[in-house]
Amino acid sequence: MSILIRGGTVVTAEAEYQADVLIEGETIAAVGPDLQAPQGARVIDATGKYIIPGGIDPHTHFELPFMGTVASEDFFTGTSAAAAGGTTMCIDFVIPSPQQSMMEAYKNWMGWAEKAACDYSFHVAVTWWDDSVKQDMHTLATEHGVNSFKHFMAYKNAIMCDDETLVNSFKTAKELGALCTIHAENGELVHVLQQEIFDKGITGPEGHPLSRPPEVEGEAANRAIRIAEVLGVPVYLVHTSCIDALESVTRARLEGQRVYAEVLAQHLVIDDSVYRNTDWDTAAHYVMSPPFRAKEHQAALWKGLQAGMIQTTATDHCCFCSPQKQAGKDDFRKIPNGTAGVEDRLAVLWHHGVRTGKLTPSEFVAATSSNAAKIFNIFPKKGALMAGSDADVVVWDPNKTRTISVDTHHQNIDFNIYEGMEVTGNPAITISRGLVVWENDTLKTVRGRGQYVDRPCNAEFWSSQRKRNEAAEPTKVDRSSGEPA
Ligand code: URQ
Ligand code: ZN
Ligand code: ZN
Repeated sequence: MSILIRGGTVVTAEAEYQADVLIEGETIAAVGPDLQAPQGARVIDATGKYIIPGGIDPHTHFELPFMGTVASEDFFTGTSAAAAGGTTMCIDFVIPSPQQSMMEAYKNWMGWAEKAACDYSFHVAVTWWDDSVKQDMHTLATEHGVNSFKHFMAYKNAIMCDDETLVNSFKTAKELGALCTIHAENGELVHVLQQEIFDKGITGPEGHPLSRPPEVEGEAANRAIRIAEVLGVPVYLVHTSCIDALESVTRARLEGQRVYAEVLAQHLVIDDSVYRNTDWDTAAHYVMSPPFRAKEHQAALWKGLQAGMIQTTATDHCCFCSPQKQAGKDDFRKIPNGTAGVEDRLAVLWHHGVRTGKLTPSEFVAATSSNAAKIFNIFPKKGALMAGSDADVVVWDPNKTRTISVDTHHQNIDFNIYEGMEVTGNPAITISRGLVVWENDTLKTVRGRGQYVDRPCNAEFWSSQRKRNEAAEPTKVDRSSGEPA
């Protein structure tokens, strides 16, 4: 099947320009002016619209078993909701239970993801350590296209990494040329603060942000970045939510350290007043980690994104319906942590980013697609509009307005964190590897059509990451002279 998208403005991370896009089968065949439609091709008139690479969400948790329950969004409904919002690839997470074989967990998640409607890949979490974990990291990196390993510094007594595990894993990632991704909250401090707050009689959702203040994220962000600096390994901070963490990222990047940062769309536009909602269920639906922050943090995160200190946007899409959230009815520590958003990320960022002048359309494409593709080493297969790229293409209507609501969204959850928000700038058509999966506000996804995307390691670059002031080779000293031996 051929599709010719004609008359639109192509927007890439590099430029905006009038051009047509020709798709043949699952691949982009050509991008250029006045392309001719092959016999039998479908022609899409994109006059007045943008043509952008399909969004890449580098942070989702479909079907995640967590805190005694399982996230309500599965890989089919989740990748379908993503397509409805213009996202055509999700990077999800394999999260082994402590002592569980990493390979066993990987096989479990690969089985669940077979139902995916759009393409996907996995970061694999290091939740414990012994030689078998080291071996599995090598196997996953060399045989299964895993180039990123996740580390939760939060969630004590569950999936939290201590410093010894961080160091062992970071050193192994360096050998492999893999990227270390980090959930940066000091889990020990969270544990103590949770107990103190609960003992004061604060049991509702308002206790959640009190137990994870910005300092708790700032400490962990700095610690992870410093460990990475000493070991000479690149790091990627997921869901950077506050000034305290952003300052550590900025300092390191200005020192030339290879540090990447991600911000969630919801952390850019929602503040911590949600936890003061008198309706328990509503407030509980905003319980996620890191929590929503006071207003000054949103402004700082936007500036971080605009300045290039933050490179990617994501959603951390991790759905728990109201009955599941009720597990924490009498104890906020038991409220399953997570919020949705995979369907709304692009529209929220266009409306609050591009329409306000914070981001250019090209910067929007970089932040929603191309930068994630480049960082996770799948560009230009993904995140690009080039001949030979996968035909993950969105016809973006900058004038299309909708009101976000649980009543109309396609996410499998009974709440929407953006409820009632009117957003202008939405996908008219979403194409996933050459198949139209969204048009006329109708999903046309096919269960199981999504494919796993291999992400090669970057050994020739990342493993060469130098420690600060590190010579190419450490030199011995002649004890008698004090000179290099
Ligand atoms: O921490 C995460 O990223 C997972 C467990 C989703 N939940 C959350 O609150 N962010
Ligand atoms: Zn996290
Ligand atoms: Zn997450």
